[in-house]
Amino acid sequence: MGQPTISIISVPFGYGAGRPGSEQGPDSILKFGLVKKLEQLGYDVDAGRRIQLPSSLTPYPTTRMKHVDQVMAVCSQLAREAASAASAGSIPLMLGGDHSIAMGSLAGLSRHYPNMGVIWVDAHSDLNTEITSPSGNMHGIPLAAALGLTQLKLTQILPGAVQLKPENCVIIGARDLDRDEKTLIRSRGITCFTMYEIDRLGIEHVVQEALRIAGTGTDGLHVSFDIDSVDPFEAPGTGTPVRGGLSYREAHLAMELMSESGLITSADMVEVNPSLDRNNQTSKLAVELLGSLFGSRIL
Ligand code: B3U
Ligand code: MN
Ligand code: MN
Repeated sequence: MGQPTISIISVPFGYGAGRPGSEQGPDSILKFGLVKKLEQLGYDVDAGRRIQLPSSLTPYPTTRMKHVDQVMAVCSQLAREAASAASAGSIPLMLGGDHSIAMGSLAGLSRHYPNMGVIWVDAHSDLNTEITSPSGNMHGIPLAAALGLTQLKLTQILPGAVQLKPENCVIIGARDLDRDEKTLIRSRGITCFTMYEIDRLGIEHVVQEALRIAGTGTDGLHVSFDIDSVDPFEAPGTGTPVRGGLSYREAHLAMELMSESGLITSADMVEVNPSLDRNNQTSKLAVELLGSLFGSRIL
């Protein structure tokens, strides 16, 4: 059997973030050669799927969270695309967009992989709720939503979607956590390898542990990669940069180890914001990192 197909789903949507620009992420990542890179690695690539914001929206009753209707509409469409790509046997690869789109990815994928594991690579934990969010920005809640901790449920995005189990989720790279997020991580027993653990244990150990925890007893393994996990020195083109992130080499090694595990069944690449970038460095990095995740090797 040859390599599977990778279905790239472009999600040019940035209303979940506090500032505009991440909606340009997918086109920029594609422009810097993602399809060619994946094809060179031997994959069939289907890059024709693109989510659009519908013109008429059902208003969702909420709170102080911003642009909930738009987020829900985009996530519902994305969930259908991701579910259809997964059931066709291909690897769904979602290009954001801000991180709120991961609710669509996870809702869709969970129909195909009802006992899915998730590795959440991010400077943040995205574990706020409608109550605890300090900003009202929807990109701060997707992991909490996927765990069933928000008022917004994955089943409102896609009927039949299945919540994640906290024991199947691992966060890597965290360094900017809100108080209530810290409480949730502790109380729900979510594994969180912050930069402290990465410094002490090394990225190799951390990623192997993450693969063991999220990859054991699960039926699929999704990587949700927020480019702000990488240090802003390497990835300046993102809306909420936080100092002290993954080095270029740590980020690549993480992707290589996940690739070598053979366990990865889908991925998101989110929060690339070309309007904040320097010489397209961040878009190019996203392409390179996805190359490593899908099998590119130095030798
Ligand atoms: N935790 C903060 C900040 C934040 C979360 N995700 C990003 N920023 N990118 C919040 O707004 O929820
Ligand atoms: Mn995020
Ligand atoms: Mn982040």
